[in-house]
Amino acid sequence: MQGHQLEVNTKKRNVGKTIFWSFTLIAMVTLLLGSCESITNKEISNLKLWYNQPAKVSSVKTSKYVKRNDPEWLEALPIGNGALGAMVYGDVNIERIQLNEETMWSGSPDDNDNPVALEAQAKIRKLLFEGKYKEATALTRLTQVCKGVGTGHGKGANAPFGCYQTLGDLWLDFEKESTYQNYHRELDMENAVVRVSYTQEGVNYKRELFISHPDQLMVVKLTADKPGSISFKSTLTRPENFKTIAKKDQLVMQGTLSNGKGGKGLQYMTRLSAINKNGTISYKDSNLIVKNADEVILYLTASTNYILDHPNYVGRPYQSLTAENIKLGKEQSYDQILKSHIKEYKKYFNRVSLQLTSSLDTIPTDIRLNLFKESSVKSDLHLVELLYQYGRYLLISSSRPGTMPANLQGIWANQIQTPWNGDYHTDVNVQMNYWLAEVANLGEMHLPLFDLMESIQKPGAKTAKIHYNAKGWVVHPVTNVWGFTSPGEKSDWGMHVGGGAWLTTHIMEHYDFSLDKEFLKERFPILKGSTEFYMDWLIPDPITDKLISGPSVSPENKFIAPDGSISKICMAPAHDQQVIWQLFQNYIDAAKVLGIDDDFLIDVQKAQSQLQGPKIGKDGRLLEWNEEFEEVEKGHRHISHLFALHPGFQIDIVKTPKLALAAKKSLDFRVKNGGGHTGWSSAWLINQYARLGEGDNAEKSLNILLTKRISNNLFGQHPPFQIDANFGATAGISEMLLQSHTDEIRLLPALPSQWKNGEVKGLCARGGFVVDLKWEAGELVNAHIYSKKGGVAKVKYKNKIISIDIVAGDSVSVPL
Ligand code: FUC
Repeated sequence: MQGHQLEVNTKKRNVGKTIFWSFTLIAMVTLLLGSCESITNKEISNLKLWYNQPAKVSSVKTSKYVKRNDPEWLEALPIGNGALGAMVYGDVNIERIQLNEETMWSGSPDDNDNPVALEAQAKIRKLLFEGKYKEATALTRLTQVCKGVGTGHGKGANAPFGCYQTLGDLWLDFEKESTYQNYHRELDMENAVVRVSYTQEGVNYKRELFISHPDQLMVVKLTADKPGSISFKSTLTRPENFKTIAKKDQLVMQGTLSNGKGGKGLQYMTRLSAINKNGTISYKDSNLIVKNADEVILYLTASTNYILDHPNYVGRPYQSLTAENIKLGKEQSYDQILKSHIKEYKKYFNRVSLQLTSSLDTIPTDIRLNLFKESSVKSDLHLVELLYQYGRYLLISSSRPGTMPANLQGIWANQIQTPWNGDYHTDVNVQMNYWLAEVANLGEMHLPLFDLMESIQKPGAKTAKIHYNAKGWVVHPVTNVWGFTSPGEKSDWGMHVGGGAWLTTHIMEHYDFSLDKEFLKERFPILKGSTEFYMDWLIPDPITDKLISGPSVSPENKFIAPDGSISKICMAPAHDQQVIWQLFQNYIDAAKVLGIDDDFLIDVQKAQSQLQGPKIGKDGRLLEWNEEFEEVEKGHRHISHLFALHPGFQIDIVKTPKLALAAKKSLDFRVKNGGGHTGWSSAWLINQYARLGEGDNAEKSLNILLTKRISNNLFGQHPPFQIDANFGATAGISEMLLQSHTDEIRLLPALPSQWKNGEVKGLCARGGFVVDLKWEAGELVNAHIYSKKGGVAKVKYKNKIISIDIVAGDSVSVPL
């Protein structure tokens, strides 16, 4: 048990009310009779990804324009502080440290709103109501897309949309070719440090690397156990747009990215400096040269002139900032910087512990993963622990208060043309990145998402006006760092209009977990603006008079239309209905918290009650479209019509059992037909099955993810690498252990039968609660709830419900 939660619990363990559940005795007997191995206290240093060989620097060159990862990059290990990132190869003779800075975006602000869109909308709706899908689709394709090339079909590096790009590489060439022994490489998740060690020519070498948030530096320490053994030549490169020169005691790489319009875009700078013990260091041309040192410390920092501020987006003093980071870093000892890095990192990481097995980790991570992939009995509880904590590690390392949100690859990208531009997809991906934030006790890491929303309000308001003549703001399925809010360049995927509603659900989620009223007050206008948009966009169905949306799509699925055409464009897809219901509910809840009681609130309440709502088809499945259309791809990766089950809460197994059953049927059907085949898709299934209370199916989806969509460095694979699968998996595992999306806090709601014994500490529940759970032989034996702000926790375990009033700052042992 660790962190704040531990301290509070140990102090206040006995404060709880003595209310006993009738099944206590039965549980005790089961526990005593249970023959299962019980959990003992395992060393937390078990939380490492480790390998007996390096990621090889020389094997494959990074491809510039291919939507495929360099395989060796998927062996390298990620470190980061939210802004600065690196992938460490750990190769012996040449070390490659691939670098990232979160604002390395090509492109520039652009006007993409299409003035012909609005006029055609009424006509498209009419065609759809008349069943003329073919004509409606053709007209939508012509008129409802953005102006210009949009995302460049996901390859927008040289378009105004731009692309998130690599910062380049730091190379350390040891100019050796001899063999080596005793190789070990590890990512220590407990301390956010990568270590490499090996023996070469009779010398034991060590490298230690980390990226500090307090000091905004990557620090690399190289040591050897024989004096004068460290010699290397170092340089900084980038596939394009760079110049590296030695300037006094620094190596400086700088350049200007393309603005996507044939001109100059963002400017960046990377600075590298070193301190040596004995031997010599010189800075010459584009190299830093170390000769015969006992020890070397490298300090690297980088920045761009980007700021998330519409409409100009520039102004950060990146040259002086980077100069200052190096100066302050070099004034401190290595141990000082490391100590403050670890202290600051642990503050977040140690809040949650998960233990499913007591066995020590004696198998390298790649071998462990491959054994799991090949075995027919899918069970490796330590692998689950690793994947779980890796999601938390990656979020702390890629999203910090004041940084950009984690993009499709977090902050780790090694190409100039990153797949899908490494952007922010709002039709599931960027939201999935943050599903874990609250429940896995990393609420602060959620904050960058709200800054992004804030920044797209203005461009989104322009898009809302031009495309829909609507108030408020809108965003379609993709956005970038330049305020792109228009539909995509192809209406088939680009006419997802629910992005804003889905994004803003995170505002109430952050509030529900934190009960931070100031936050809600500050961000309420974003929620209101989104609500205003959908209030204007909805129209009455000419037959039923219910409120429906359209033209739009159910991301990105196709159906066979009544006129025989294959279409995506329709009116009232279930997804729109569900995200809008959720948004309106969030708006109503937020208004209540803030004491807002006006005519607009009444209008929203009325509109919510007039929504079409979920529909069930003849075969009992929840419908994806407003009519019972046959889907073209029955195992489609998106399960957008089940949004209401997860991450939404309109559908719940207890509150709306009929709809939950229909959702289950839809989910089972999708899975039976090959659904969940991308990383993020199988991660979503974990969450969905968890909400259905089906632990074994949730575990099955997790096993599919581990078997098919995880690379040796445990990066999630679409493929290519997409970080949403990592974040979605951690969220899903959390949902298996704790849920709070209704007024109940459900303990172990979807525990798989194979997870017999375990302990989780520090998970968060809505209402400002923090929960510790221990189970044995599949039965809960211990539960503690800490309350941040005071309040009643309605706790549910199996069929028993108990309400406990907890004083702010107290921790209560739940009487079982
Ligand atoms: C959505 C998904 C794709 C991919 C892309 C980045 O559009 O449909 O599978 O994940 O985002």
